[in-house]
Amino acid sequence: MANSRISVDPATIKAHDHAREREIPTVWERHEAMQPICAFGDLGLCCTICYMGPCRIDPFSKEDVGGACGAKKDTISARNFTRATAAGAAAHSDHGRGVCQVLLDAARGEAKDYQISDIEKLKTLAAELEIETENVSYADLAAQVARRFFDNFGQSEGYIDLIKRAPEGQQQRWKKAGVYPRAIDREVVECLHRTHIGVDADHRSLILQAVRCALADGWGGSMIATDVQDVLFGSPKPVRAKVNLGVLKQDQINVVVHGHEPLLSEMIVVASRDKEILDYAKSKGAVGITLSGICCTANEILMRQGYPVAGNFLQQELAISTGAVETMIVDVQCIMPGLTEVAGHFHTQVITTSEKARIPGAKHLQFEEHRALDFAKTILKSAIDNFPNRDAGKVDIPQEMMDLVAGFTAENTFHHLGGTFRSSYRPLNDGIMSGRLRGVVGVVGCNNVRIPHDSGHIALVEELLKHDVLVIQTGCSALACAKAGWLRPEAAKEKAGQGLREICETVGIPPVLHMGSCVDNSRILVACAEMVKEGGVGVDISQLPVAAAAPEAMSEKAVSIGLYAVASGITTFYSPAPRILGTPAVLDYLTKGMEKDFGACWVFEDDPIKAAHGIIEHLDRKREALKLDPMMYPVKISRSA
Ligand code: SF4
Ligand code: MSK
Repeated sequence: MANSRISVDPATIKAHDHAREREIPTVWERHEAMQPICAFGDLGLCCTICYMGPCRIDPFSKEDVGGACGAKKDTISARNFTRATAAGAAAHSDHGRGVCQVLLDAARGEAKDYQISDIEKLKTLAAELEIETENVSYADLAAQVARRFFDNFGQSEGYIDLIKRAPEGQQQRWKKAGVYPRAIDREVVECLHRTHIGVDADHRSLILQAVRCALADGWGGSMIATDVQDVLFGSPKPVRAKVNLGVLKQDQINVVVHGHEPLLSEMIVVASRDKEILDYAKSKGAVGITLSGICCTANEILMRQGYPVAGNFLQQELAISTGAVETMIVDVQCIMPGLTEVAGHFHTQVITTSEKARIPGAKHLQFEEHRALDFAKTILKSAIDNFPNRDAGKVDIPQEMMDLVAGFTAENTFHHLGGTFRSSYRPLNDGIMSGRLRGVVGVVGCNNVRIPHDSGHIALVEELLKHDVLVIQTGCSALACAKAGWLRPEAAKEKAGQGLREICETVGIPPVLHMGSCVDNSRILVACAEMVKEGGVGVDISQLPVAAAAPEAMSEKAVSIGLYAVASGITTFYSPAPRILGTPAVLDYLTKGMEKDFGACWVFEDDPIKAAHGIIEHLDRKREALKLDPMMYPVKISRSA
């Protein structure tokens, strides 16, 4: 496979070459072996829901035939889409439940290594939940907040609490469409019930339930995860760090954390600073310990602790194939089972730590939150013990590494725009109203082996920056642009249009703001709600000059994120499309019908430059509708870009 189909990141190409020379197959080779991809499955026209099937529908058939039960393509595709949304929402929300449990255990003194790090955020949350904050100990307050959030998962009456953060316009649309989310688990279960054979067969009705489930993720499970993590580990603040495979060190013990939850990785951070552990590492001949991350666990310890990131989703196997990783510690989500096969060529141990995620060939050590720090030290000691097993002849670490600034949040991000004395969203809204900024776009999501690694994120964001669009990012997308150097303040001069550059240089921020991990897409929802509250750029989110994009979407979580973004009024450019392209009715509802119900829609565009131009035109239409000032420094869209 040509390197241009592998990645646009030189470190990734070098590491992949190294693996290829050693005849170690990775995701690219396995994907190639899968070709041709099944077109029925890709178009969403394969149904495996009952055991009379699988049934598949010929997209070219002139007759409107159905599967054995009579389910036609619209039903089959909408059911598949709804199930994908439910799986994505379940993953994010179960993560939220896990951190709530630790908050409760910490409050009860049963998880002594954890503490409440952001008391102000705890008090704000408690007040928002109408919990009495006067004369209550912080432990009691934390326990009450945790219990209240637990109720949001399984309550049989009422609605999820944080949905009230959305502007009134969104609330009205959701009520009218009958998608106001009740309880997080309930919406996931109802998706599964409705998509069982012989229940809901109407594509629109199915998709509306998927919307309700996705909203329970974005304004529920994910938002709870973000807020509780801030309470437990501290709200992020801008912090400098490094990214890419070059953060791995030849003379150090390299420990890589991978997955999504910060519960264990935060403890590994603490343990890695412990003198006894560091002395033990030196006793084995290492200079020290380098702790780095992959995927969103990386984002968590990056934005709160400034720890380096080894790479994003498609780099997970390549980190091991450098031959320099003693231990990769994984928790949940986005962990390729192929890791252990790559690890088998080296001395690397892959350790699974969650009872929810075991991988053949990995060593399983069950993480116990009640003795978290001891557990973290045990894992680090086993990594140190593995250091003498490293074969120096197999080590090849690409030297590429980039500086970045991470750690922006809905609370702190735009306050930077106003400086210490004008701590509000006013400067952001003013920047948009005056035409210095065209708008704000969240570029998020995964890597996907069907697309050259990082190429979609890089091309799309670069084009947006030229056109004075402030970009906010999370997940693997943020790491892609970090590797390109655009999360440094200096990138404003190098990449941004004049209006964006002026704002970034005045405030000292990068033109691309890292807002965290996948669950932190909820921070983007809150930021949009704050823009509406500040006034002048629209009375609900669908009127704001904002958009979202996921140019290399891969996971079912990305489907849930895309759906809650659109249902919250944020038009979302997404590639590759979820499995609905074989169904005109479903495609039509997602790309047009949702506009009427929610004020926004999906746009499926595989070319990142065309997607960027589509976004720019979308922002300009929103600006025009609001009668905002013309752009201060207009730059024509270059079709050949
Ligand atoms: Fe076939 Fe219907 Fe069963 Fe699906 S649910 S596999 S379409 S019979
Ligand atoms: S890790 S869900 S590949 S962003 Fe959050 Fe990256 Fe997508 Fe996983």
